[in-house]
Amino acid sequence: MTVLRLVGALLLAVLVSGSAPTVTPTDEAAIAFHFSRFSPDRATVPAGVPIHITLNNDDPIAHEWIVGPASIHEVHRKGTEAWHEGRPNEVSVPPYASRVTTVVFDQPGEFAFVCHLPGHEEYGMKGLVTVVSNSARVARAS
Ligand SMILES: [Cu+2]
Repeated sequence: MTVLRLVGALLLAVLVSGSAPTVTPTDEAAIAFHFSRFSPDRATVPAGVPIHITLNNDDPIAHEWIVGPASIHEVHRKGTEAWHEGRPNEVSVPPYASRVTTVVFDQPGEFAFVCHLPGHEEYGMKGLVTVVSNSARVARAS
């Protein structure tokens, strides 16, 4: 009986979600660094809540994960700080290592994440976080 009800609920969820490809915002994300690319290179998260992000570097070289508005990326394209630590939105990850960071995105919007080591952004080591309003998230969940 419970199983049937669960299946019914799942079917309903599928029907309600329809064919429109909506991405459910999540406060947990895992991003792999693999062959100097981010995987996945897209994430949708709610504004105003802590987002726990696990960064797994599968490569034999170090990478960095820097997220924020265009101004942050401009600074890092010309930056001289070789290693980033202590700021949740700027994380260096050694080869074959993982780091966990917690970021709060205050406002909805789109924020690029980029590895600014020389040549990596040009190679394609970049992605995009879409931050949606927290009320939209609550409305969707109900
Ligand atoms: Cu890199």
